[in-house]
This record gives sequence, structure tokens and C-alpha cells, in this order.
Amino acid sequence: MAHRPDLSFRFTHAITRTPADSVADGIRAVDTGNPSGEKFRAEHERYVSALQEAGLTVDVLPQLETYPDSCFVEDPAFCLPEGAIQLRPGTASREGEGAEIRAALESRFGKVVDLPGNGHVDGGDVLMLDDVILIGLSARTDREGADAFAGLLGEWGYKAEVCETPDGVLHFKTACSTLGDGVILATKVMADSGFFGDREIVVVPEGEDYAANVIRVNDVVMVPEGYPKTLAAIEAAGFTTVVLPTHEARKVDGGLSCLSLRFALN
Ligand code: CIR
Repeated sequence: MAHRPDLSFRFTHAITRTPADSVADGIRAVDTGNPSGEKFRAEHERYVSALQEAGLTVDVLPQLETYPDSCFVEDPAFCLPEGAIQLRPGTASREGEGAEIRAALESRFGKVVDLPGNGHVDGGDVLMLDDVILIGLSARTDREGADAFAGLLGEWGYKAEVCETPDGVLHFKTACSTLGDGVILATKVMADSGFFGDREIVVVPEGEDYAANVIRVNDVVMVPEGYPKTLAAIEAAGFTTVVLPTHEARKVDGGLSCLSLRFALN
């Protein structure tokens, strides 16, 4: 099947999930203190409002105490205009989140399929560029899952490539984002990786690696609060920004992309 030339959709919809109080038990690489469910919910409300202001209809799923990391809805699914794919997150405490988001996917998509096989893919390891979908192998996304996912995307007419997430980086998209219009935002390590070919890269200034995870939503780029050098670099590259607080999400290694599934429906 011919590969599609352009993946730069304008989004119409998003799915999010309200953070649970159990987020205090969420997974993290380094303990900097527990997030507060209450403060996280306040930050989340601002996030949802920003998506709505960008023109999206947002489905906000109820908080789910059984799964502490369940507000990070990007990881158990991947959405394309043709349909949604229920993924299999690569850490035991999150594996059941796919089944929990299934009904929400089915309410928006006529076609919802499972990641084939038994491998694992976290949506945080999947970066959509203008003409290719990159799948990063990581501690969460294994070779079996990545290959199965790339195969499925190929059947749907998308070009997908599997690459290595740098050591010490949770998810591929922890260290890079698409700003849109063919431009990438990436940490220095990721920018030097060669994964992005000859695309223009805005390199995240030293000391601000967390800010590599931004989201382009229609006309704006949403940027985490507290990273002035990255904000200035994105604006200097010609993008309009919206700054959002992610202080509670950060305590459990979460960022802006993982808090929603964003997609375009006709
Ligand atoms: C986890 O370790 O799975 C969560 N505490 C954070 C998930 C962040 N997800 C993402 O960046 N896509």
C-alpha cells in the first residue's frame, strides 16, 4: 500500500482521565515527593481547558483509583483517523489500563483493535512526524511489541520505523516532540541521534530536558511551566505557545503528551 505523505492532522477530539488520589503511588524513577491528587486535578482542569480552547472536544474519564498512573492515557492506546489501537503498556502495574480505556475508544471509533501478539508498547514511545511514525524501544516498549505495532501501522498505510530510546530516558517522547510544520523539539542527546534525518530541530537548552515533552495542538504549542529558555526557543522558531503547569505530573515522570490522546475525526 502507498505510504501516506502527511500525518500533520488538525485534532478534533481528545480523551483524558482525571488523576486519582492513588497517583501518589505512581511509578517514578527518582523520588521527589508524592504528587497530591487534589493539586494534580487542579492542574489537569487547566490542561483540559487548554485543549478545549484549542478547539477540541474532550472526553474526561473518571478517576480510577485501581491504577495510580491511569491519568497518563497516552500510554495504553494510539489513535489515528482510521481507528484506535489498544496497546499493552510495558510495566505490570499499568497493563490493565488498556482494558479500562477500551470503552472510551469504542465510543469515538468504529474500529478498535488490539496490539497483535504478546509484546509491549507504551504510547509515550510513539512519535508522529509529518511522514513517518517513530517507535522507540525502551524499558517499556520491547522489540516484539514495536515490530507488531509497526506491522499493523503498515497495514493501515503508514510508514513506521523502530529506533532506540536513549538510555536513562523513560519514553521516546520524554526527550522529543513534534512542534509541527516539520520542526522537531529535542534534547541535545536526542537531536544528535540521527533519528530525525534532515528535519529542522530546536534543541532544548541545557538544564531544561523535561521541557522536551510539549504538544502541538492545532494552532498552539503547549509548553510546561517553568522552562523559560525552552519557551523562548520555541517562540523564536515562530510558534505560538500556551504555558501549562505540570508540577504534580512531573513528580511521577509525567508530562504534557501523556495526559491525553489527541486525534482527528471527520
Ligand atoms: C509511568 O512511569 O508509567 C508513569 N508514572 C508516567 C507515564 C508518563 N507517560 C508518558 O510520558 N507517556
